[in-house]
Amino acid sequence: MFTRLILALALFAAPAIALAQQAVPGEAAAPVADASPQVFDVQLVARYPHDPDAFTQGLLWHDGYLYETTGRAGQSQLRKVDLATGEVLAATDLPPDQFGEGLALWGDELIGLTWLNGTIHRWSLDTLEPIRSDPFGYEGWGLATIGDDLVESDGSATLRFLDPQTYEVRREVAVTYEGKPLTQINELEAVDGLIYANIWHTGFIVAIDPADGVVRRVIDLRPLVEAMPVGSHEAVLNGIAHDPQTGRWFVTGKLWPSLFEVRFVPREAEEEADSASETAGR
Ligand SMILES: [Ca+2]
Repeated sequence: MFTRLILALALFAAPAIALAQQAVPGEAAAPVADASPQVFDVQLVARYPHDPDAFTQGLLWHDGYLYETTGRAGQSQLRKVDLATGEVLAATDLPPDQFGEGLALWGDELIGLTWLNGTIHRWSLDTLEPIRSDPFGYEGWGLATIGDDLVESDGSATLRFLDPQTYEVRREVAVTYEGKPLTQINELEAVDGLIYANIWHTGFIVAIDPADGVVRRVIDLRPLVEAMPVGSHEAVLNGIAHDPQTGRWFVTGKLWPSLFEVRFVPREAEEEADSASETAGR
């Protein structure tokens, strides 16, 4: 709730967020001068079917297919999905007591988290057959590959960078939004040196600088959220995939009947275009 509040405030009521920052006694002034993220809006490119029973936790694109992990005990799966039809082409069940979470690609293997089960799984990209499962000492939310690391979120403001073979923590970074810790970091996607992340129970994706944890971009996807039927309080925006070959972005949500191909458009550019056309009209 706090996250949703500060994002909404920051986007639409700058004086209010400034007041909120002053209201924390004894805390050093936040370095807001150059910390304000760039705001993007979402532009719809295409809409595809998505299994409305998929409690989407991890999403990635590789070589013509979507790969998706779903959550909820007894329903958690790794899936290979056809974009155009949303059809599940292949699936592997997680153990029935486990709650599936984020998904990453490493070479020809897929790696998947579990929420509170203390287990991390590896499967074959080709067959989705299990390769191995190992203990994992953290709550599992989001997972992505960045360079030679995996990056992992656990719902806190900390991102962990892991060795993709041993899962040893190589380093951690504290994520901040305008100088304040940003929690509820969920599904991840690393693109062009930034870590894009769903913020749980919000209509926003943020782009985090892996060097210092600072949020550089905020993307407002609330128009997509509003277009989805409200069937469950947990049917939230979650799932980001990027196709590096074509630059396409795909987003969806838990229990959403649609998956969207989208573009991210800087808000300032739109506003400038709007004001230019207004001026021209006068
Ligand atoms: Ca992803």
